[in-house]
Amino acid sequence: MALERTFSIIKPDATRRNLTGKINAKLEEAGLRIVAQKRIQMTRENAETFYSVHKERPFFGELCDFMVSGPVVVQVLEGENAIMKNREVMGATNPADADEGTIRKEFAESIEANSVHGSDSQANAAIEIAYFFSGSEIVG
Ligand code: IDP
Repeated sequence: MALERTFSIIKPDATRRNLTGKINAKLEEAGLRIVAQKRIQMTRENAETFYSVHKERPFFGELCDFMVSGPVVVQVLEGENAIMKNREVMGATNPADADEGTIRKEFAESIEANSVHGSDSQANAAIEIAYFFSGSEIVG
C-alpha cells in the first residue's frame, strides 16, 4: 500500500464549537498523521476557488458564506491509503447518512455544516495541498 497525503479542513461549525482536538483525535485514531496544520480565516476568494467545482450548484453561495463564517483549520494528513481512510473516518456528506463512529455522524450539524472536508482523489489532494501549504510547512 502506498503512503499518501490528503488535504483536510476542520470547518467553521466545528471550530466554533471548539471541536478541533476531538476531530484530530479521530483522525489520529484512524492511523492518519497530521503532518501540517494551521488555523486560518478563509477569504471569499479562497472559498470560491476551493469549491469552484460546485459553482453551478444551488448551494454554492451559501456554502461559500459558511466557509468564511469563522476560522477553519487546514491540514495535511499522511498515512497508508490516506485519501480513502480519511473519507471513511469523515463519513457521508449528509450526517443523516453517516455511519456510527464517523466524524460527521458524531459532530456534523447539517449537510452543509458537516464539520470536515477531505480530498476525494490523489489529483485533488495534490491541488488542494499546494493551494494552502508551501513545501516547507509540511513535515512528515
Ligand atoms: P464532500 O465534502 O463529502 O466531498 P461534496 O459533494 O464534494 O461532499 O460537497 C462539498 C460540500 O458542499 C459538502 O461537504 C457540504 O459542506 C456542501 N454541500 C454538499 N451538498 C450540499 C447540499 O445539498 N446543500 C448544502 N450544502 C451542501
